[in-house]
Amino acid sequence: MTHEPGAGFAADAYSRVSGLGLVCVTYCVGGLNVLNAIAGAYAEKSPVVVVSGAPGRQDRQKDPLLHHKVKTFETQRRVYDEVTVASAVLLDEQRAASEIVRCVEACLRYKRPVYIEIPHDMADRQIPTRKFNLPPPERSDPRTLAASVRETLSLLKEARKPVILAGVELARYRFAGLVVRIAEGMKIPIAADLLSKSAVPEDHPLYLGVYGGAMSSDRYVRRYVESADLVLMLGTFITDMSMGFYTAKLDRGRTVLATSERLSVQYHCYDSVELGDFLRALAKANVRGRPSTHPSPRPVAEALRESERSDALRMVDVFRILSLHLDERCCVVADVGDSIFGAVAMRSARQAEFIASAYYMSMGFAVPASIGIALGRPDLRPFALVGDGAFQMTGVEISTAARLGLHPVILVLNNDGYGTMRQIRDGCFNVITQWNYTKICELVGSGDALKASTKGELDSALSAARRSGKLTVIEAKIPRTDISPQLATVSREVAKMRGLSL
Ligand SMILES: Cc1ncc(C[n+]2csc(CCOP(=O)(O)OP(=O)(O)O)c2C)c(N)n1
Ligand SMILES: [Mg+2]
Repeated sequence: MTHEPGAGFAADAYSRVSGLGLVCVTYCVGGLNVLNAIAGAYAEKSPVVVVSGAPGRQDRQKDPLLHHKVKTFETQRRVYDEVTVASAVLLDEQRAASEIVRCVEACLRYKRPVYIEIPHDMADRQIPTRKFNLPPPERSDPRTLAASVRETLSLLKEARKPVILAGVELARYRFAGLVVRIAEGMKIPIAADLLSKSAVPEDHPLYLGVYGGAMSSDRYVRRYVESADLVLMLGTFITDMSMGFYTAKLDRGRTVLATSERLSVQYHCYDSVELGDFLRALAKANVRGRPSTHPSPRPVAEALRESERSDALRMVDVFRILSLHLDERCCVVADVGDSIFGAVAMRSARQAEFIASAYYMSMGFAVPASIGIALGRPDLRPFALVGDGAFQMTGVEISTAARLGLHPVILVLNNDGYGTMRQIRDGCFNVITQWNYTKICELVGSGDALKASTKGELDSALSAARRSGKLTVIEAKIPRTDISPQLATVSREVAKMRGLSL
C-alpha cells in the first residue's frame, strides 16, 4: 500500500469479508500511522492482527534515543492496548509461539484487533513450538440459558407482530444463516441496520430493509419496526448512527437484545449466555409462526427511463443507478459522507455485499477497503462510493490496485467539498481543491477514467466498467447544494440536537 492508513483499512475490509486480516508495519512511524484504522476495526468488531517491527532486544540497553522511538520502547504497545483485545512483544524466544497463539485466539474469539511486536533481532529466529492447549470455548450456564430462552419464547408466542433487527455480529460470527432459519421457522420479518446491511441477504423474502429511525431506507421499514410488539435485536450494536441520531423509537419493554457481550429480555439481564447457544436454542424451538403480515414490498430501484437520461445527475440518482448494475458478484463499499447516508436506501434486485465504516465513520475507508475486498474475496468486484474529500485522503491507493492488477470501480462523488459538513456548519473549512479526478488513471498508468454529469452518462459509465472488467474511476459531478434525502434527514436531526436552525 502507498500509506499505512490505507493498509489498515484494507486489512480491516479483508477481515470483514474473509474472517481474519493482518497488517505489517514498521515501528511507530508506521504503527501509529495505522492506528486510526485499527481503532475503527476495534469499534466495529473486525478481527485484524497488527504486526509491528521494533528495535532489537540488544538495542534497548541503556535506553538510547533510537530513530522512530517516541517516549519509551513500550510507548507503541501501550497506545495499542487501547484499541486491541490482546498484545504481545516477542522478547522471549521460548514464549514467542504461545504469545502469538494467545493473541490470534483472542482476535478470533472477540472479533477485535490484536497487536504483536517483533524486535528485529527476533524476526529470523527459530522459535520452539509445541501443541498448544487453547482455552476452551466459552460455555453458557445451562440453567440461565434455558431461562432466557423460555422467557424469549413466551414473548414470541404472545407476539402478534414480531420483527428481527439483524446486527453486524451475525456477519462477524457467521450466525446470519442461523438467524435466517429462526426467521423462516417463525415467519418473522428481518430488518438490518447500516452497519449490518447485507449481513442477511437483501433478496430474502422476509427482508424488510435498513432500519435507523428517521434514517431508515423507507417509511415502510420504519413503521413496521416501530409498530412491532416484539423486536429481537440479534447481534446489534446500538449506536447514534444506527438509531438515526436518536430518532429511533424502540422500547426496551418490547425488546430482546442478544449480543456476544450481553443478553437482556425486556428488563431482565442474563449473565453467562453465549450468543451462539441462544440463537441455536431459538432455531430449535418449535414456536409456530403465524402467517407473516409482511407483504414484502421489496422496493428495488426503478429502471432508468430513456426520457430521463439527459437529466442532471443528483445524489439520489447515483444510488438508484448503481443499484441497477449490482448483482451477487458485487461488493459495494461506502465511504463516510453522503456516500454512506445515501447508501441506506440502496437495494438491488440481486444480493450484493455491502461494507462501510458505518459506526466509527472514518473518512478514507472505501478506496483502500476495496483493495482488501478484492484480495480477500476475488469472486467479488468492489464498487467504492467515495466523496471528493475522502478521496483526497486515501484515493491514491488506486496506485496499489493498479500494481496488484485489481479491478475495482471507484465512483468519486464530486460535490465540490465537504458536503456533509456544509449541512452542519458551512465555512471556508469545507472547501477543498478541485482535482481533475479522472487524471489519476494517467498518474498511476492504469485503468479507465470516465466522467458523468447526467443520469445517462453514469449509467453508460457503469455499463462500460462492467463490460471492460478493468480498474475504472468514474467522477460523478453532483451540484454542490444537492444532498441525499437521508443526509437531509440527518442534518435536520443534528441541527435540532444542537439547537441550530438550517
Ligand atoms: C478521518 C475523518 N476526518 C473527518 C471526519 C468528519 N467528516 C465527516 S463527513 C466529512 C466531509 C466528507 O466530505 P466528502 O468526502 O467530500 O463527502 P460529502 O460529505 O461531500 O459527501 C468530514 C470532514 C471524518 N468522519 N473522518
Ligand atoms: Mg464532497
